[in-house]
Amino acid sequence: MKDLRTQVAIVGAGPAGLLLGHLLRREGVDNVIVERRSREYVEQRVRAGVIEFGIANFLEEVGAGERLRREGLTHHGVELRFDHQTHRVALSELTEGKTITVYGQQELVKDLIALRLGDGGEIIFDAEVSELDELLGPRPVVRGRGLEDEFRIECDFVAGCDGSFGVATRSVPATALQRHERTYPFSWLGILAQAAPTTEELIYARHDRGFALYSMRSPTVSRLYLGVAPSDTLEMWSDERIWEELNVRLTTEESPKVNEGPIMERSITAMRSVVVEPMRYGRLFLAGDASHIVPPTGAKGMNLALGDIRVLADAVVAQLRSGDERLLDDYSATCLERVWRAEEFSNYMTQMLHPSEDDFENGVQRARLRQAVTTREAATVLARNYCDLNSI
Ligand code: RFL
Ligand code: PHB
Repeated sequence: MKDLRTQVAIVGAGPAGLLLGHLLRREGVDNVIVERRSREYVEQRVRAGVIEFGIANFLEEVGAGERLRREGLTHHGVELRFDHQTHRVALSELTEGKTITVYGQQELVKDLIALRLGDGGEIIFDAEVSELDELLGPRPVVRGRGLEDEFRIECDFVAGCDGSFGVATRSVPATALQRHERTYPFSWLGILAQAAPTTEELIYARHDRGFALYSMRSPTVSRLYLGVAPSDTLEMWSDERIWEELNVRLTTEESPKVNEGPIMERSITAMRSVVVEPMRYGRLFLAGDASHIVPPTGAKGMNLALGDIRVLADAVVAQLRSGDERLLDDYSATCLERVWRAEEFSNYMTQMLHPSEDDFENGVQRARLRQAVTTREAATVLARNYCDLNSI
């Protein structure tokens, strides 16, 4: 049995857990990160791609944004396509110069891991946390099993950064948490393809046959998504069918066909909205997907996770430095204000872009889209939420 002591035990080495570890180390707060998967696995896990303006600046300020600035793609607008027409939402013009950065989540994860290991820090990979104890007392305990040994970590605080349905939320008595949830009647089939992007900006398309999204990772790699039925499996989607459907949903009369190439990665993700509140139970603090899920249509999941950590790191440092509990006491309310705004925006984007079986709903969706591209007020709200919701 390995017996460890630290100030903050962090469960999970996703973007949330890794950024928290980095910020605490910068402030001299001792912490241990435990991750159930291997380093290779977390570094290859393909997920989010859009980083908000304020979050990208924050990462740079805290020394974690160097490669993001060098290799990330800066975008000044996005396209909305519906009824066979293309409309551009001029993000920068509508937000006094703000932009988004397209940079793969796994690249940020690699950067944060390299930063920690590069200056002598450690991450315990291949080690699964199975139990959190004494969360209401002064010294919580985290237990689990690594490749060789069981471990026990005694700490001042536990950060539950272990993603959705993880051990952190499961360790809180059901009566102490409220769970708000919505599932949508579609999933996303995502692919990563060795193909030069056909377009410079992201395209969100609503087609009668379903949703499609064109995104990218680099000048040679495209990332594309199709809205599919929740019961669909990868076996039902041959490469040929995927490209054909992307072409139907994304191409308009004026725009070229989608560039095709070998598909390097593919997955199907169900679309859900979840909020668990409060984001605290005694000395356990929940952050990121552990306490909220958004459907990916608004590109908010990772940004929200990093936004939580910005608040949590300051609060933990204040408590450990001077015993000041106020920021910790406010943590949940401060984050939930922003989380619910992101839930609203993600729900708005999702419902507007995925055609329904209900004819009336389809009329409403089209009216919303027309409003978003023809009135400056609606376009401005969309642009502000898309570019920088975490800083509003
Ligand atoms: P993560 O990334 O899930 O990390 C949690 C980590 O905890 C580990 N873990 C444990 N470790 C030890 N013991 C246990 N018992 C453990 N249980 C779990 C896991 O192995 C994992 O390494 O959560 P985090 O850090 O909160 O980060 C959240 C983001 O990953 C997520 O919100 C985004 O990926 C969502 N998302 C998007 N977000 C954006 O901001 N912009 C986007 O463009 C965007 N696109 C997306 C997305 C998510 C997608 N999928 C696949 C769900 C596109 C897709 C398709
Ligand atoms: C991505 O590039 O993976 C991406 C972009 C925008 C989204 C979701 C995912 O809304």
